[in-house]
Amino acid sequence: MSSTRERIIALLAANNESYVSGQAISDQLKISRTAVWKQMKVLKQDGYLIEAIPNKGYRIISTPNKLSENTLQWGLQTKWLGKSINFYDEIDSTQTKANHLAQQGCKHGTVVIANSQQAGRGRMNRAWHSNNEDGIWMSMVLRPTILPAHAPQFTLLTGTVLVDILSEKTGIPIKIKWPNDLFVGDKKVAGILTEMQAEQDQIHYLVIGIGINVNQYTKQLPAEIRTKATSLREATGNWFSKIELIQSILYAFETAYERHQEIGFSEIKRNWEKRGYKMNQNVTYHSGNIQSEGIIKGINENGALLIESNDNEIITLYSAEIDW
Ligand code: BTX
Repeated sequence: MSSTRERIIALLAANNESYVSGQAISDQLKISRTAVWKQMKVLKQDGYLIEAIPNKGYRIISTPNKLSENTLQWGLQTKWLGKSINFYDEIDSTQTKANHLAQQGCKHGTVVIANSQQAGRGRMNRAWHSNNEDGIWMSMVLRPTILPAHAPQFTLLTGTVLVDILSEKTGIPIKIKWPNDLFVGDKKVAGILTEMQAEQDQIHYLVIGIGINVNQYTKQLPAEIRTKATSLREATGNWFSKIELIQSILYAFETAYERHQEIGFSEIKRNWEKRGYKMNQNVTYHSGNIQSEGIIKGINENGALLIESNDNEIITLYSAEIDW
């Protein structure tokens, strides 16, 4: 059963060419006129633009771009992912918060989203620049029943979901640079950070963090990453609704996650290999002190990168450095 708020929005949205009187809302939803008036006030605070004309009624002019738990929930089509959203205007890191919530036993599918992060982080505690409101900074808590060794499959799954959604919304080609970055051309537009708490044969929880540069311009980024990074806006010239993107990502992620639970990794592997950056191209890689060359062939079910060496041997790389 949807909330009064959702039913009011649905009613106004269905009649956005005309006006709906306060009395009609009150009758249909079986609430008092004062309750209608109070709900309108809250909707306006959340950034809905609502026109109110005496003797005519209310009309919705635009839905908000402002992120809030409410605006993110409304229109979200998922069954379990993001049914609990912890939204912060400002936070140190959604990843840190999601880890705390997971340790306290929060539900599978809990999502933490912030407008801006003061201490966003990438892998190996590298800084992730996100102290602005122009990007998507979010973390999801998941409790999958798979072996810890297979956890990297979720980084790869997330990569394929993001590439599909972002390519569809922007119309530009985007690739996944193994293991966790999204690239437009040779520039990073998004990153994925997967963390977990596990025992030998059981995952307690996974936290998947997603950072996407959406509406910023690269000149707003720190000098050290300006030439290596891009945003959806920089790459296309268009502004994007963060709410719409987040909702699409959560829905697509939930669908892909369920499919993975059902049929396993093979489909993700195939999808990933179609979207992999420099697939079937020659790269130089360093394993320990040894530098070699080979051709990127794909990934395996532990999330490792497969490279064909010069003497046609398939090498499995887990963390070797690659000269991209
Ligand atoms: P990574 O370790 O692969 O990439 C980090 C590197 O990316 C940095 O060292 C820097 O060179 C570059 N970089 C930093 N900020 C940006 C940026 N905004 N755009 C492009 N390049 C950048 C990638 O780690 C994983 C990032 C995950 C971020 C999410 S945001 C929500 C969640 N919370 C949190 O603290 N982290 C995750």
